[in-house]
Order: sequence, then structure tokens, then C-alpha cells
Amino acid sequence: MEIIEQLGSLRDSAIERAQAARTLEELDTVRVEVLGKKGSLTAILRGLGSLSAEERPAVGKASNEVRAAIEAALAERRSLLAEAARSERIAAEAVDVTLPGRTRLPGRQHLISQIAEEVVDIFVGLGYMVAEGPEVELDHYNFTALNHPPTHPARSAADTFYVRDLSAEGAARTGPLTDVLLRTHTSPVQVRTLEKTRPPVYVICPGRVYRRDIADPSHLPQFHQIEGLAVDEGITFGDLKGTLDHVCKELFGKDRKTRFRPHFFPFTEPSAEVDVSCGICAGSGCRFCKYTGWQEILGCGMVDPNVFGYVDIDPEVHTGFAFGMGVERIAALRYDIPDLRMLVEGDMRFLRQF
Ligand code: 2NM
Repeated sequence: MEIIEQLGSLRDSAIERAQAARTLEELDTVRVEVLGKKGSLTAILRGLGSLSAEERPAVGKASNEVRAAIEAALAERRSLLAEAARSERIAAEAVDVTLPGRTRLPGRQHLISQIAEEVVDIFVGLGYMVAEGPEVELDHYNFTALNHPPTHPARSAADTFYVRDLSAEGAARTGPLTDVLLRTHTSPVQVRTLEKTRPPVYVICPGRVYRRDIADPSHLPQFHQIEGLAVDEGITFGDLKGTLDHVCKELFGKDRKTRFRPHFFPFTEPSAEVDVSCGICAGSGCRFCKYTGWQEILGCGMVDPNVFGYVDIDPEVHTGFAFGMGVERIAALRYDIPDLRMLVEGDMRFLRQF
């Protein structure tokens, strides 16, 4: 009987296709094409209606057997492919718990910020206020009001970064292009403070400053300073010495001594540089202090009466002392850092030591 033969070859080809399917998707395509509503088995069964009553039972039985055989082949292949897909997924998701983990270093404050904060905290402990001001500054606050004569070498374009205003108003402006600059110290913040606050004034000014230097082991064109100022009735050089000696002992240790050497600054008179006894040899001389027993750490002096004149303070009533220190320099002395450039290179192998 022709239809029985058709069913047999359909079964054989369907089973062969099922066994050849490489994925569950391919297998499902086989199922739909054979057993689905528009499938090839379904098409043959539709022809059943035209058979005689004698033929029908045998053909019906045969078609049920064919369907069962194809479904069995599909199920067998399906469980095989499902198991293979599962093993593949497990292999892909496998975690080797014996691999070393990725270390993530915690973030930290930069050494310069740590030291600046420490110095500021010492002065806050003495009752000083903290003041900040612009890094782009006027010549008036950076030099003139700080008693720098018009010809002072620090005012030259070789030492100071001058700022040109490239806007339309700036281009339209007449007059010298030398009145806006990047501040070379934080003293202008103190002048601004004296301009808007009457004594007594006790103020500490940390901040970034700029000088036109080539970076080398002891210079950076951008660095950090902390300057301080005390203005009150009856402030003396003794107050200056006592304050700075205390600060040096807080910063470097109680066993340290200080000495004040005469110096010159335009904004103070008299002026001095302060040395602290060497922390390595305690003053007997070693290579760290270049065999002097001392390390220079800051500059200071009594505020020049000319500076008071610019901010309308009567030097017969008020006197004051001021000082300034470089934060990078303090860091270098304290941790024996041989080259200030190491502080700005961002190499974590260096920075994470602190
Ligand atoms: C220094 C050394 C000596 C200083 C002076 C003033 C001001 F504003 F009062 F005139 N501020 N800072 C000063 C004095 C700074 O740095 C080495």
C-alpha cells in the first residue's frame, strides 16, 4: 500500500533529521516541519479521508506508530542536546576560586594636603581663622601693597606669570598688561583680609602659588604655601619667636630647637629665616643638613609699616608679625624626599607610602 510506504520513509527521514540536529532550535524546526499543523505527517493524515473503510484501520495504526517513533526520536535527541547545553553553560560560568583576587587600594589624601591640613590645624588650635583668596590676582595685592618697589626683580615677566585677558573687553582695554598675574605667594590674601577686617587679626592662608621656575629637584612652577599673620596692639618679635618655635615643635617634635637668622623680605622689617635643628643628627652635622646641624623651614618678620599704610592701619597703634612656608619643602624635609617633582608625578608606588 502506497500510503504505508510513504509513512515509513517519512518516519525514517524524520528520525534521521532529528538525530542530525545540532541544537535545540534545529530540533524544534524538525518537529514543526514534521508534526506541526502544516507538517508533512499532518499532510499525509489529511489524505486518510479518501481511503476505504477496510484500509483505514491499518493505515491509522501505522500512522500512530510513525508519530510515536518520531516523537520518541525527538525526545531522545532533545534530552541529549539539553544535557550538552547545560554542561556547556556550566563550563562557561565556572569560577576558579583558587585565582588570586584583584587588589583595590583605598584612596587617600595627597601628602601635600595632609601636611597643609596639619599646619592649618596647629594654627586653628592657637585661635587663627583660615582665609583663602584668588589664584589669579591683581598686581596691587600681590606686589604693590606688599611694599615691592616698581623695579623689584620678582615683578619681572621672567619670574612671574602674567595673565592676558583675551575677551573683547580685555582687548579693548588700554594701559599696561601687567596688572593681572598668577599669585606668587598667599600674602595677597592677608592684604585682602586686612582691607575688610579691623585688628585684632589672626589669620592663616593656605593655597597654591605660581612662580616662573623650571621644575628641578628643589623647584616647582606651581607649589603650595601657608602664610600667617597676627596683627594686634603690642605684638612683638618675642610673640613671633614664641609662636613659630611652638609650631616647629608641633610639626617636627618636642626635642627640636629653632634659630632665627636675619634676612630680608620687602613686606617685613626686621625679617628672619627660621631653621629647625636637624632631625637626623640632632644638630651635630650630617649629610641631611649638609653638615650644618640645621634645616631651613620658613621665613618671617614684623609687618612693615608701609604695608599697614596700604590698608589704613596705624602702625603707632597696631603691630604684627607674618610668616610663610612652602608645603612641598616641609614634606621633603620630613620624609627625606630627594626631588620635589616626585610629589606631582602621581606615581602610586611613591604616594602610597604616606
Ligand atoms: C614670608 C616671610 C615673611 C608675609 C608678610 C605678609 C603680610 F601680608 F603681612 F605683609 N604676609 N606674609 C611674609 C613675611 C611671608 O614668606 C616667606
